[in-house]
Amino acid sequence: MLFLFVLALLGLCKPLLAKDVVYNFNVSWVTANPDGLADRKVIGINGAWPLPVINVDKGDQLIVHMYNGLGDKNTSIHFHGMYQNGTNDMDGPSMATQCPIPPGSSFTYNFTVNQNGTYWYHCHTDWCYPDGYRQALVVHDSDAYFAGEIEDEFTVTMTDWYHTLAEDIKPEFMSLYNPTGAEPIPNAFLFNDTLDTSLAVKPNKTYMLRLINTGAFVAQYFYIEDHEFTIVEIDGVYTEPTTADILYLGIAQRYSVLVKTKDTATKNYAIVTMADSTLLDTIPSDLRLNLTNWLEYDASASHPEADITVSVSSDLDPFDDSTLVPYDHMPLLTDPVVSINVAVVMANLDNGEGYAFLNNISYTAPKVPTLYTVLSAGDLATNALVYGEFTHSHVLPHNGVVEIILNNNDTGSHPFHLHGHNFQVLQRYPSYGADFFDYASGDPHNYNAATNGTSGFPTYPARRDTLVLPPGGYFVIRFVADNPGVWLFHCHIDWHLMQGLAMTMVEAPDQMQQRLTIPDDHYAACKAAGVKTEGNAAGNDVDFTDLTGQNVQPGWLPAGFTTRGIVALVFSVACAFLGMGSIVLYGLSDLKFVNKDDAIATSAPQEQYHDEQ
Ligand SMILES: *[C@@H]1O[C@H](CO)[C@@H](O)[C@H](O)[C@H]1NC(C)=O
Ligand SMILES: *[C@@H]1O[C@H](CO)[C@@H](O)[C@H](O)[C@H]1NC(C)=O
Ligand SMILES: *[C@@H]1O[C@H](CO)[C@@H](O)[C@H](O)[C@H]1NC(C)=O
Ligand SMILES: *[C@@H]1O[C@H](CO)[C@@H](O)[C@H](O)[C@H]1NC(C)=O
Ligand SMILES: *[C@@H]1O[C@H](CO)[C@@H](O)[C@H](O)[C@H]1NC(C)=O
Ligand SMILES: *[C@@H]1O[C@H](CO)[C@@H](O)[C@H](O)[C@H]1NC(C)=O
Ligand SMILES: *[C@@H]1O[C@H](CO)[C@@H](O)[C@H](O)[C@H]1NC(C)=O
Ligand SMILES: *[C@@H]1O[C@H](CO)[C@@H](O)[C@H](O)[C@H]1NC(C)=O
Ligand SMILES: *[C@@H]1O[C@H](CO)[C@@H](O)[C@H](O)[C@H]1NC(C)=O
Ligand SMILES: *[C@@H]1O[C@H](CO)[C@@H](O)[C@H](O)[C@H]1NC(C)=O
Ligand SMILES: *[C@@H]1O[C@H](CO)[C@@H](O)[C@H](O)[C@H]1NC(C)=O
Ligand SMILES: [Cu+2]
Repeated sequence: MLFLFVLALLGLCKPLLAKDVVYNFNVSWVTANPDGLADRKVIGINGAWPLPVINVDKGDQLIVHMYNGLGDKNTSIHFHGMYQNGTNDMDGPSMATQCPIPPGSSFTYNFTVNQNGTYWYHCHTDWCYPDGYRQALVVHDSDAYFAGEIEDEFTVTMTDWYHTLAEDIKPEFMSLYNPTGAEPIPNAFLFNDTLDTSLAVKPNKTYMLRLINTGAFVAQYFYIEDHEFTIVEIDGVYTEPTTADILYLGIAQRYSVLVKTKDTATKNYAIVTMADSTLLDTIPSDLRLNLTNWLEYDASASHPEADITVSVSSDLDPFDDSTLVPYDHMPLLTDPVVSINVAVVMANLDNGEGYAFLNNISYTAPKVPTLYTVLSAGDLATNALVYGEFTHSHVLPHNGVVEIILNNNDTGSHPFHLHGHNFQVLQRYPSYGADFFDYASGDPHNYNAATNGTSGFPTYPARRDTLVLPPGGYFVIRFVADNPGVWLFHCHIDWHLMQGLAMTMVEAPDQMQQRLTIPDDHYAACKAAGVKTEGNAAGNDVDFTDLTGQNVQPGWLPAGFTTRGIVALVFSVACAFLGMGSIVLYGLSDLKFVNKDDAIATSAPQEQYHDEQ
């Protein structure tokens, strides 16, 4: 009896057991060679890379003291998938919720983790996470419905890998000589930031694998030879246990799966990760697209290479995540008060470079972080105008149901991420499977509320924080604006974010003004970086409606100009310069990028689009 009473007390007191989990991150350059092909400079923490996995329990206070010891680079940390409920200032994206943290500055992230599951953290300033600044963040939950079944768990990241610093790739990618915007081809792929790994298992047990795509560009297929598994979590949302044998992980997506091991320990089985090669414009002959690692039953037995039967990755038929049912059975959100209808467009601006747009806007950072504009704009904070045209801001009413219809007028797929929330997946078209690439060429297929909205949405829609938008297709998502904050909605392919594939949700600005206080060290970072902390997007703190001087995207090309035209122009310019040594070599060597036959975009979107509130 007394024993039961103590147990009950322990149960009641549980929230009090929540603890502070403190990390000190001294961020500096180190050298690493995870693929065995090339040494390169990577961003390390406390002198080491791979970076430390952050482990917390549900309810903990996570405190990360970061010192930027890079010397030559600004930085910040985004804790991907953390709702930051009441702590929007801890979300991390530079110029959205904070200033870039310059070399020599310190900055403390401090927030409560009131959620469960598999997450990751990564740099969110300019384009710094492909240089190694990303790692898993795991929220352990001993109350998870599947916790009792698990013998042990493994956290495994998968990623694309470049031998060149992102800042050195940028001038070649964002270039007149790359008018089609062909993305940089990775030099390698990694499994948990290395190769040839074995996960040691015992027979007759159940293991949990937490899988995270921490890459910058390329989605990955995942399967284990001769093993099925059970999906129990996507992006921090527990799902009804669902059997699958192959997954597709877009950039930033997470899956937890339970694997029941065989009852005899006689051989080892290949764990296969395969890059989605449809995303690559060219496939160098020495690029290894598939990797074999092992579910290791017997360390002394052979570790066989995977026996891969398909000839192209697009022949694989991954599990359709939009069919998963959340374990909590949260019902379909109805009657959205805001419906945002935008299309992904890739096009060139008048500098000849390829940009990415939602409708006609390519995200361009403001002069004052959007959160600080919220806090300094008074009553005008509810007027999207003050955030500037090129942050593509939408002001959302507190607790309203918000719908986003995202059409894809591009021929590539895009993993879209919403900060501060997960969202319900009402519809995605085409779905994973044989039809997925149906609109990878030709005209896109936009959502039509009249014909598509009537065909039943799920009763308990899948929820996650990152969803892959199919080539030429669309998706429809909903969430409740119950988390006051400035939240980016963006493509998680870092090259596309560089091209401006983002927009801003300014959720309940009046609530933010009442509740948020920015810590001194956040303002100190701004001072050190030379960034204003008051004013509209143009830095005007006198007249918030005057956006004169705001940062703008480059100008539109004259009507009728096409990417094909720019390619022709580049060829003729390159020819005109023949004989001029290095300039010509530079231009010609980069022309290999232009063979993007599947994606000849037109110039400025000429048609009417609708961006409704
Ligand atoms: C960070 O690490 C560097 C060397 O990697 C060291 O010189 C520096 O003193 C450290 N700074 C802090 C604040 O720990
Ligand atoms: C850091 O950010 C500030 C403000 O945007 C900028 O002026 C500065 O050049 C950046 N520093 C580096 C090293 O990129
Ligand atoms: C973290 O935030 C909590 C809650 O606001 C506060 O009590 C605590 O002092 C903070 N800790 C640090 C190290 O900033
Ligand atoms: C976390 O898991 C517990 C059960 O372990 C569940 O009751 C709770 O709703 C979950 N929290 C979230 C935010 O999903
Ligand atoms: C993956 O790498 C992290 C960081 O190095 C490590 O903590 C973890 O144990 C590794 N996972 C496996 C399954 O080896
Ligand atoms: C696994 O369990 C089965 C019964 O469930 C048993 O027959 C078998 O011996 C076990 N195998 C091992 C290697 O323990
Ligand atoms: C898997 O990788 C090996 C080694 O690079 C290669 O020979 C093979 O063609 C690849 N298979 C597929 C289906 O990509
Ligand atoms: C996207 O494509 C559809 C169908 O071609 C077109 O009607 C619409 O205007 C396009 N949207 C944008 C923003 O270009
Ligand atoms: C985008 O379209 C809107 C509506 O037609 C227009 O007011 C705005 O000037 C356009 N923005 C750009 C950057 O072309
Ligand atoms: C959406 O409607 C179009 C017809 O306008 C139809 O071809 C398509 O299959 C519908 N998509 C879904 C998912 O119902
Ligand atoms: C944020 O917290 C409030 C309660 O303070 C809650 O109603 C809301 O659902 C939470 N939102 C998220 C996204 O966690
Ligand atoms: Cu993208």
